[in-house]
Amino acid sequence: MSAEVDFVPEVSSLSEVYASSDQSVRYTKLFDQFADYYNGRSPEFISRSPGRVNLIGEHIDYCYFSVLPMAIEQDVVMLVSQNDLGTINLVNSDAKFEPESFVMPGTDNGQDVVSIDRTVTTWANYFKCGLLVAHQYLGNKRRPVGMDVLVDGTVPPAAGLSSSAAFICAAALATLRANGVTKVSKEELARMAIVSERHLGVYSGGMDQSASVFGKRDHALYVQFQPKLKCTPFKFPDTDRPLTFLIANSLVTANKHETAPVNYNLRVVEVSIAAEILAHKYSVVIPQDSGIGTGTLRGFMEAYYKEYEGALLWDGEVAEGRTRLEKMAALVRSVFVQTEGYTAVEAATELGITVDELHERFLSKTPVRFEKLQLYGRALHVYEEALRVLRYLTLLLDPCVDPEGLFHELGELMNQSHESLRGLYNCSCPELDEVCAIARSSGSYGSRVTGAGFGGCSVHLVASDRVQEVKNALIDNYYRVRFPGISDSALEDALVISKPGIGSLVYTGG
Ligand code: NG1
Ligand code: MG
Repeated sequence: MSAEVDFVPEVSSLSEVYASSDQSVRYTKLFDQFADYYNGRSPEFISRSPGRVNLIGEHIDYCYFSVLPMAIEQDVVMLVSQNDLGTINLVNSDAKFEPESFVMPGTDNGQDVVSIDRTVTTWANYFKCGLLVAHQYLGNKRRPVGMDVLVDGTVPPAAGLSSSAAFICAAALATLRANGVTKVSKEELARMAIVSERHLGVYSGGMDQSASVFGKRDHALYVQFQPKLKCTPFKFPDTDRPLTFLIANSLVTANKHETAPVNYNLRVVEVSIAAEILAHKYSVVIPQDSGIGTGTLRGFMEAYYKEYEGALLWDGEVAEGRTRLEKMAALVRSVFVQTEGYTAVEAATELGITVDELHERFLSKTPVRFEKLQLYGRALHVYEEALRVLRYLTLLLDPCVDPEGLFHELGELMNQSHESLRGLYNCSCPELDEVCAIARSSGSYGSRVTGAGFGGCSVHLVASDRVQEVKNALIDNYYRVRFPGISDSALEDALVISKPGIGSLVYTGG
């Protein structure tokens, strides 16, 4: 392999993993728990992968537009030791997740080793996702070794900080390592993890897994998915008033797997149908390559520019991207009606196909429920949000001299993103809107829902000298009002400042 390949690191000291918190107490406890569960043994290694917060670029990764997340220090760790029994034993430090154990039914015949039953809600399914893709990566050649695993997670679940991707990346990495793979490139690990959640029926893009794997201390990541997966780390500008990102959990849980048919997956379906209607109107053919096997809004943009401007694929150059995305937003405004949305019959008519064909092409892979498809709002959000990402990046890479002006402009883009997610994408909720409004009026430059939304977390751009003020305002006007009697420790968990942290790694220290 070429020397430039960036491999998932192996480290032997905790200080290389966590910059801003001492985690020795956590790890000592985990080693003790591991010994308690597994007959006094010690783990052979630990795999860990972090959560992420997305700064801007929401609900566009599955359309292959670039996003700007950063890995956080909260993570999922898996203490692992091989066993000779061929069983996967899983225990979780959080007793609410009951121990799970399964024998891998596969033989050495090249077939998948585990099957995932989506109808059963169990945390073991997430492990199976990682196991399955790692096994495929190993060529399905032989049955993976048995593993005794203790899992501990500090990423709040169902909160938009990507606990699921952190879990799956850690599980895939653990399986690879236990089966003798000591060198895996970051790109390969991210790629295998990206498709893995599809086994659970969520047609996600690749932002979370990429951020989790490629995370870099003190850096945010510019993640591009096309022409190929590429993560470019960059630092925030040094200013006298350091910038921080405050993450505030609305404490409304958003279980993506349960609500996917009306929330997440429906959005994926809507933007795919919108892309195909645009392609139909402008008589271009777009590659069938989204998670659900149809065209994407990025695919339409490329096909349109090729057909009408004789242009090559967009290579990520920012000024060119801005021109193209502005054009796309204008096309959306002219093609789609802005009011009530489209029934299945109306959407099929726009595409020149029958309703049966619409079902077959767009609605058979994943169950979704809708009365009207919101094609205008969804497609407009995607192109405008992709544009905001490029504007954000431009500001960060070429900041104006006046930091106050820079903060305001970055914040304004985040506020616009929230407004678009609320009004056009309908994935905010009253609680998240309230959290953002309170934060803005107490010192945040920009506040927005982060992650899939429908509850979960929000992210706020705050100068470090105003953080306490914003936190106090949220505690007094949101948390204590909505959740009277909330404990101090729950408040501490709900409001976090997390520095950008390092991505997936194997820890070999004892
Ligand atoms: P969350 O729900 O925050 O993990 C999801 C998707 C992302 C992306 C965001 C919205 C998964 C694993 N992740 O993130 O790919 O589409 O929503 O920007 O489903
Ligand atoms: Mg998730």
